[in-house]
Amino acid sequence: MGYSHEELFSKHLSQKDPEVFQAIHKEFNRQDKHLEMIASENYTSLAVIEAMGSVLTNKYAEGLPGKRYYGGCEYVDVVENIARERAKKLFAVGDFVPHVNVQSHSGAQANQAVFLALLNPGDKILACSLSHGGHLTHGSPVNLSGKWFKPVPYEVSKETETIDMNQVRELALKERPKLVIAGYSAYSRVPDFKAFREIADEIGVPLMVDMAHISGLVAAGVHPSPFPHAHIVTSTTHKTLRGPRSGFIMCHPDFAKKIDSAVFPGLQGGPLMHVIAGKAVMFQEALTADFKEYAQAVVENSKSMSNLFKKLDYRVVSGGTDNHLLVLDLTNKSTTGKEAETCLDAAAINANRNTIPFETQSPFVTSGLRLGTAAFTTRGMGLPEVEEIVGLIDKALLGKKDESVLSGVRKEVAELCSRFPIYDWKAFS
Ligand code: DSN
Repeated sequence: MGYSHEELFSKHLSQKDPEVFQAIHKEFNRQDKHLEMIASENYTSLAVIEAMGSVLTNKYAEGLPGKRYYGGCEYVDVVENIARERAKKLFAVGDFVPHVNVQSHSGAQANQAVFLALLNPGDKILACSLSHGGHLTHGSPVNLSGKWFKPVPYEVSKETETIDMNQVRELALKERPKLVIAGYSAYSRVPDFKAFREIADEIGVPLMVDMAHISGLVAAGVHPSPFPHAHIVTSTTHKTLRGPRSGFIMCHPDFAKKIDSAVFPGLQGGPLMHVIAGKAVMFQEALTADFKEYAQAVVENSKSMSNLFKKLDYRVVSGGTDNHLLVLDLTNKSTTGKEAETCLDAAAINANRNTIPFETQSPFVTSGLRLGTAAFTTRGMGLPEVEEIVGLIDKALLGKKDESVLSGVRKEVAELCSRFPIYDWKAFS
């Protein structure tokens, strides 16, 4: 007989703090029974979860391996060195091996560390507008990046809905930003990293790529690498990379010192060594043939999902996808992103509303819906299930005001999820 979630995780917590335990257990059940289509989410392995739940959380280790400001760091040094070496192996391109810093607590803090290393307050940064697929931390006025620096936003072209490289170059030459950023949270096409580097070189500034969404695809070789074009690459570790919730930074060796000292002591104090252990485990998993197969399936599922939606007369922004996500424009379906998100939620399908390029609705309402394949592909769902999922989403959106339709879809989702449990508890028996 296999263990259950309760048996594995309840020994101490359920006795000492039943309130917190119950909430965690309910969240596990929610994850198990819902179809996760938020493009930035995934299910990490139990090995990663074990590493994160370890005694490494007790240890202060400010500094870098071999150069710490605390005693007793001999074993956490081993862990951090393993993480750095595995990341180097994973993201080396030909002879180019990046310098790696695995201490950023998150993608947002990885980006802040780069800004701290390279910019002064008031400097201009050239990055994609949030409503065209960019990210909050690349100069949005509500974020530190937009308050302390001057954003110069570029957009996608109206015709193709892909990044307008002519506009990127024109803005670079006119505005002379101190940093060029290629990085996206709702962009389904492959950015032209080489062209970005040429533009950065033309104005003599560094190119930063934030590959948070696509890093697992890059690791598996199913998406072009930003290296060696980018001077600096930031990423989260929990999206397509399928690791713990965290971040890391890689760079050309000549930026190493600046980046390392921006992370610590510039921005952070003690690194989260238990999370760095989780990152080490994840990097090892990402080096395997199984992970390559997984990443290939993520993209196949995404392309198939896009084609099936188009057959049902949905407009897919940019006409399709090359990665793990797509954005639907719901304008011709007489619904909004907000309404779609709410009705899918009622049907146990989790996705998020998203602005589309040249959006006419408010960012709170939006015309778009962002859908991702990374999480359900981890459960083992493939092309037949994608067909089922597209049918269920269409049914829910068409019946959005009919409780009986939504509860019917919810039942079908529960049945689908029960065929693909998140964790194989039997592996622990
Ligand atoms: N908020 C994340 C996303 O959903 O894309 C990115 O940080």
